[in-house]
Amino acid sequence: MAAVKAIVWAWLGYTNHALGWDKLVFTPFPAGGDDGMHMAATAIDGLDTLMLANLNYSNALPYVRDVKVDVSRRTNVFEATIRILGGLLSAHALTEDGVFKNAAVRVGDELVKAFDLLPCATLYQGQCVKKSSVSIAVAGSNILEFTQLSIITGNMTYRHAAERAFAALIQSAKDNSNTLVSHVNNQAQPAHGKFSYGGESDSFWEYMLKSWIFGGCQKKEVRNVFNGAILNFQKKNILPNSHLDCFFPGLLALSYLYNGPAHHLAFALRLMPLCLAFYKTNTGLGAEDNHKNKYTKLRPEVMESLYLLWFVTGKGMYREKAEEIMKAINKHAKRPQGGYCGVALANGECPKWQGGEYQDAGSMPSYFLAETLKYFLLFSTPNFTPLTHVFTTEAHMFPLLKGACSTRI
Ligand code: DMJ
Repeated sequence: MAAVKAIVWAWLGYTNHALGWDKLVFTPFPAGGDDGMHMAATAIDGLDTLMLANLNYSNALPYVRDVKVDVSRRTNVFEATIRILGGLLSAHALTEDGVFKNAAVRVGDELVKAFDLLPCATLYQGQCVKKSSVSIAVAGSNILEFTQLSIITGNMTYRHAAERAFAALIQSAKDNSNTLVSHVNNQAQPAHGKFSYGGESDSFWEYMLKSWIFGGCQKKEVRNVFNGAILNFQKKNILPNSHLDCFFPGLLALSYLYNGPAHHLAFALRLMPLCLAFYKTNTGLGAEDNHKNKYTKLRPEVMESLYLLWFVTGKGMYREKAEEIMKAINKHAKRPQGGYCGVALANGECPKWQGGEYQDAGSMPSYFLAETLKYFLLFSTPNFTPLTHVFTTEAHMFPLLKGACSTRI
């Protein structure tokens, strides 16, 4: 099967040439690269994808046993939460193996130090690096992971910290007519930025819907703020500007699945072709934006939305489009040494990796295995769906309580 084959190839490239690094980089080759995490990110972020594909993940276990927040380095709280903590918790949910739980507790115990009402963006020596504002994506993308950590440990500290932060953000969104801007001060009051579902805001809106679902669809206020924000995005006709924005049609489809209004699905169907337009390139690979950036970063958002639209509407064309994208990835981004590279859109050339945080061209980012390939695999794993699990912003999976929410399917 194409998805499993791609996962095997990605894992082989990483384990043969970059095991223990955050990700595989290609030039110079063979080499591993750090995204500034120093946490073997690909090994941990990719664990649950390997598990879903029934593949051997034993190579990753020494890194799971060792993983920790290194207090002598600056830690990006958002990335460590969504990639590392989320990855460990999802692996634990799938296996119930204590090795993942112990590691999640170790990492969670450091990350929880980021909270003082809202969490800060960067931890250093166990303390926040002080800043006057924080993005709502950073501040509001932890409630799923911290709640799950509390569920499996019985220690409510994590959940309470995240719930308190999230409640402050929800209140602020409400006070601002459901049009909260991208950055808030440490009391969750608007600081600067635009009202958008793009980078720096994105997963806050995502976690609003998903935390409502994860909590058994109980908190009416959270659902109302989410619905209100969607109406505002529609009224202002806010359209996707970059690949990052393209998780949004999928989120709207998920909302519709969980009994959201029909216009959420209609909006999703209107936005999806605009996202597919990012793939109208020489190679059929996804552009970051309107081709200002010459490289694909192998991002997941379009694959994610195609999967969700396929699941919700049952229309084969979304699956066909996903297969087409995967074919282009295999044709142009697959490397003979193993793994996949963020290549030039024009001709599939794998550039020299520039190094540093978020420099994904010339490398295989950890989210490629954790998300892009997982969403492609999900087309053929009927036991793992948005009805059985909540998928975090990094596509990590926590089981839902059966029958707690009503849905359209
Ligand atoms: C992923 O790491 C997550 O989905 C995050 O929320 C934003 N986007 C990247 C990959 O594009």
